[in-house]
Amino acid sequence: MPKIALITGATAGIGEACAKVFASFHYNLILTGRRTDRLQRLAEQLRDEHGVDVRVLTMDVRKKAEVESQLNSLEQDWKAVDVLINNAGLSQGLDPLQDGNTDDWDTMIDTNVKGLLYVTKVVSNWMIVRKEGHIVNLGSIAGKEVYQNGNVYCASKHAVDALNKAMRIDLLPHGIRVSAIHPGAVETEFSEVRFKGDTERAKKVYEGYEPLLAQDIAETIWFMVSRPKHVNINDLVIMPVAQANSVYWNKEK
Ligand code: NDP
Ligand code: 8X3
Repeated sequence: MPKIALITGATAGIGEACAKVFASFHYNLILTGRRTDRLQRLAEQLRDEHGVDVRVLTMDVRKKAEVESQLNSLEQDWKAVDVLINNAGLSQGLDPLQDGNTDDWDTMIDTNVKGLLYVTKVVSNWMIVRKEGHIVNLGSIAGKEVYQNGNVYCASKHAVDALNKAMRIDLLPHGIRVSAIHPGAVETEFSEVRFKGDTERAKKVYEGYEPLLAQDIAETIWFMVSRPKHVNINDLVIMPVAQANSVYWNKEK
């Protein structure tokens, strides 16, 4: 019986790369995100290339009712989720707190914190019934350190760090593994989203050094998930070699 992974935010970047890596290890997949066309294209590709079964759920993780109804619409067999990758997330803006856009704050907190909670509540209860499962939360170096103008994004990822620890405690009696991965700079659509389509500014974030690739993160998540059943990697920080932390970089001038 193939295992099942549910990946939030599978339309781009790290989520899409995870879908490809898990499909290559013959997992059946539940792919979620807001852009249905991208999800369907990816699903088709993975079915063709790896012969895996894929379900697509269009859902905005900020919308509690939509999350619940989409997840609960899955057939019973598909609720036997082995791995949940809580990946959907974003940053909006990079301004001093006093100049911050409060709509951006709402978007980040609603997506990165509340969205992750809504999905986890439903899926963890499926795992509890089966007394097994693995939840992998996408934190960030921004959830370990605070950097200038990162304020609310950093706070939202610090919340993910706290929730990762909280889940591990609360799900302990149920035999569910809970891990977080905290990357530094990964070249994805992240900066384009942060800078609201300003591709020139986004490109600059990754200039003068070799950033991580989405594939690096997906392969590391696969490593975490594929450890023997008695092993849990609680927390993993992964950085480009050229980035020591949120502040110190070794960039070409
Ligand atoms: P991308 O922008 O490439 O991908 C983000 C994904 O999140 C997309 O699939 C997007 O799907 C989904 N998403 C965003 N908002 C929502 C929403 N409201 N509902 C459902 N899905 C949503 O970024 P990354 O792949 O880089 O980011 C993935 C995760 O990794 C995020 O949690 C991010 O914070 C974290 N991270 C990224 C780092 C980086 O440097 N790139 C470093 C550290 C952590 P859609 O728009 O179709 O809904
Ligand atoms: C994304 C990494 O440091 O650009 O989480 O905020 S950072």
